[in-house]
Amino acid sequence: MLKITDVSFITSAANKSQFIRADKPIIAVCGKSNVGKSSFINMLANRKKLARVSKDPGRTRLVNYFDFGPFILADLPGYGFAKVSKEEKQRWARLMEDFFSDRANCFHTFSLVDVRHRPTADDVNMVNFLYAGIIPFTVIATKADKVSRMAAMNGVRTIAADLKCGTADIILTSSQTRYGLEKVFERLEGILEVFAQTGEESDMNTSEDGSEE
Ligand SMILES: Nc1nc2c(ncn2[C@@H]2O[C@H](COP(=O)(O)OP(=O)(O)O)[C@@H](O)[C@H]2O)c(=O)[nH]1
Ligand SMILES: [Mg+2]
Repeated sequence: MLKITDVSFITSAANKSQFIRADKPIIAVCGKSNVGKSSFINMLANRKKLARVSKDPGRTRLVNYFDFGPFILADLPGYGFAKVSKEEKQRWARLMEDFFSDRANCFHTFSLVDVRHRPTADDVNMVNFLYAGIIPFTVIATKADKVSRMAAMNGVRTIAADLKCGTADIILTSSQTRYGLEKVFERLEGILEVFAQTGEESDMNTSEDGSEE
């Protein structure tokens, strides 16, 4: 079982030139403002205040990187905040496009959606960035503690249909009760395995053949 012991903040990036590179997988966490991104990251880290949990959503405009040991989490700026200007929205879209267009920025993405609500047009847009960049993703349905088990199951089915993924690609969670945490860790282990295999392949391909360019 994956063990996370010491998590630390690395840095923030405001634009493409500040995105980091690493020899371990970078896993992005995205979702609309207030969906529970910071709470989810704190749950994974088993810390209360690593990522700021906000009652004033829509203020984070940066990609915040956290070192989790075997992997790096990138907390992406939230979206869907009504009071944001058109320019600000465009800046966000550009940042997402830049981020998801290069797999070196992001090996896998956790896309968070509130289990109580149908995905918004912004959520669908977000997932379309992932499809366009061919970035594998897992949907994290948040706030399971706020609904009945039946409502949660129905929510998961609706989310799968709207985001055009399978229900098996969705993990139901609650940062409040830590429900679903084991499944998230299992998924993380799978992602780390794939990353290790991909690394081996590219090692084989970069043999020193001394050939001219
Ligand atoms: N009941 C419940 N509340 C949650 C859960 N996750 C987040 N919240 C609350 O939702 C609000 C927004 O959470 P936050 O993590 O700041 O969302 P972010 O804007 O996506 O980073 C906060 O008031 C959290 O306490 C959850 O799983 N269950
Ligand atoms: Mg947050």
